[in-house]
Amino acid sequence: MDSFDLTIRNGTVATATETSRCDLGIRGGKIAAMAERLPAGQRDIDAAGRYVLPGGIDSHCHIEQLSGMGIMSADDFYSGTVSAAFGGTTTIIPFAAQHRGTSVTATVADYHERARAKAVIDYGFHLIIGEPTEKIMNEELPAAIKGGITSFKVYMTYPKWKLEDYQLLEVLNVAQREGALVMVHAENDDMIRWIAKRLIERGHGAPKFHGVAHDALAEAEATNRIIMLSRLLSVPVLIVHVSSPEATNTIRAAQTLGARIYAETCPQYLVLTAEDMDQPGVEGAKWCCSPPLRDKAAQEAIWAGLANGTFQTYSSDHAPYKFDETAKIPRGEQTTFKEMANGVPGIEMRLPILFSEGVLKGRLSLNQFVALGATNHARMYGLYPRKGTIAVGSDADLAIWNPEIEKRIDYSMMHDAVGYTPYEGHLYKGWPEIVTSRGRIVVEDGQLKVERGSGQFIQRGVPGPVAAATTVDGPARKLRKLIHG
Ligand code: DUC
Ligand code: ZN
Ligand code: ZN
Repeated sequence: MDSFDLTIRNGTVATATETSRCDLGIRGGKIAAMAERLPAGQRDIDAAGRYVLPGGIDSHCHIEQLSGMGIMSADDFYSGTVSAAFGGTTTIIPFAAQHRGTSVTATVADYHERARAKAVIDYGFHLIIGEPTEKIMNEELPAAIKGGITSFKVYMTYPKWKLEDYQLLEVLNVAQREGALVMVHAENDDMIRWIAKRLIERGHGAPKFHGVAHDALAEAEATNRIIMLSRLLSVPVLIVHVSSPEATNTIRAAQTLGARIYAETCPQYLVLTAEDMDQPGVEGAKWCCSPPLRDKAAQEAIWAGLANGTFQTYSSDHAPYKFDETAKIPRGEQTTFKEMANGVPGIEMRLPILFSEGVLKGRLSLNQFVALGATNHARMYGLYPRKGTIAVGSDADLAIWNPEIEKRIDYSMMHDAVGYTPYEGHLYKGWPEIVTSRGRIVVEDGQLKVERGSGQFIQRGVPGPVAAATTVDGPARKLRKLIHG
């Protein structure tokens, strides 16, 4: 037997379903053998006392992307992927954003160009659909899907991206026809605008009022509406960045009925609250994201949703905007919450937060951690079993975690280009020490070990189901027959 390029021995290996003491043999970038004892390879890592886990997959992050407000994110494909890797993530799926008046085909080509020479880990893209014209829906989207971009995000809010219900139905219908998954930003635009206008008129422009304008009922209403549209056509949707108990309960109820509703949440909703936005001056802009941070009761509801399977994926929603006039505070101290870029960074902190607060504090099992941080993303977004698990034949994308290391967060530890972290001063235990991508050691001894541009675009396949209710609604099935013959 040829020797292995790399062996990882004596570690505790966990997947989404199993945990065992197991050695891994890696050859040609793939996991070639798993056994209780393997001989040392050309390079041998002793993982005693460590967890050997699938590298994380972050299926919601904004990298080198223009926002709906036209603001460029601080991270490019180099800093964004380096930061992801240091946090134990080995695959990202950021967005290629189609803005109104531009073609999907040109957008996709552009994002390929941005990523190719910079990414250090593997990546795919989702499309943001800003304008579902007939040409886009019938020609350009199917072509993008054939090119391995098998999911797209739509917005129910933001003036530049908001789609009407009629348009959402069109998008769902195309997704069904072409075999793609629709991700939805669910907030009621009118409710937010109505509250925000009155707040601004009364001089309440400080960051903390962002949370008031984006009321949890606006999230719940849009969540309920997209669920009804999805059920009408019997097309699954994935509701991204869920933040509130109201939306969580709405999703849970639909799943219980048998609707194919998937949902995602993010680290900021687990460990930050609206109080973080309440800082002197405009400082609180660093904690403004949409949907916004809520309260302690909401945190508990989100944790419960992770534990009970309401959420299938846990992503960063890394939206890296600098705290300066380019993004968060365009008018300095005069900036109101309506003018600041929405989003918080978190691509590096995503998994360490879930490990520390979820696994080590007993809220989640190690297997749930793997499912929520890696495996379910791979299944839902057409990457499985190449990515997201540890199995013979899978890519050797791994993160070796030391559960004993404890770190107090200081921005100087981060590898992004944002300039601040909303988790400054927090204490988290359990960190990835070694990260591999296709058998290459990407991070070791706190150092980056690979060249820029060594990550690869991954052409994704058809999105698959994960453990969630999957029965087709009876009435919807009838409707599909009528409208499609
Ligand atoms: N939506 C996102 O998905 N990310 C950042 C901000 C937002 O509104
Ligand atoms: Zn969003
Ligand atoms: Zn986002």
